[in-house]
Amino acid sequence: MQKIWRLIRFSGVIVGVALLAVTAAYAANLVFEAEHYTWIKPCMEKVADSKAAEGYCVQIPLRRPHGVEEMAPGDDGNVTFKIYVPEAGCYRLWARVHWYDGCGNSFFVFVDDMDTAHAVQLTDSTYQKWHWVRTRGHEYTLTKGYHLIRFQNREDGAKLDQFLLTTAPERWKPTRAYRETSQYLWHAED
Ligand SMILES: [Ca+2]
Repeated sequence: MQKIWRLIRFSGVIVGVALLAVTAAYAANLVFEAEHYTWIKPCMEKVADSKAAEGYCVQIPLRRPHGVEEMAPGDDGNVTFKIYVPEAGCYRLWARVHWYDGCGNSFFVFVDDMDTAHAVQLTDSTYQKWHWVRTRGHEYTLTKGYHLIRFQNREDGAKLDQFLLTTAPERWKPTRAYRETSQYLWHAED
């Protein structure tokens, strides 16, 4: 009988620790739908997409002819998000994107008052499917409070569905679309 109680107690501790770990990782994930931007500037535009979370995304529309080599962006079209970070920390940024091809596979990412010279390229080489990509090699030390995140035109044919900020361990990778944490989006009445 004593053995059984010991086993039950031990199992309880394991479950408790696992729950704490999951809660801690989840609590630090701030998830936003791209189409719920605070401000938008053309040529960035909101469009319907049946495979995007909540049925919408934003995109830099394809130029015709689409570049067969790297071309300078036609404008500084962008979406900017004013978000509330509830806990100071070192965050990694992941974005759920859809790239057209090797000449349509990036955005510039700006955080707060970062100037153009310091903008980070969000890019990888997975084309024609929704997937997650991170600003590799970049972490953002954010204070508790409001911050600005901007995704800006770098190439045509780039789409953004969601993005998230996380303090989860480096090995953690997003695997699907997530429920938006809309309580951390700035609203005009705030
Ligand atoms: Ca979306």
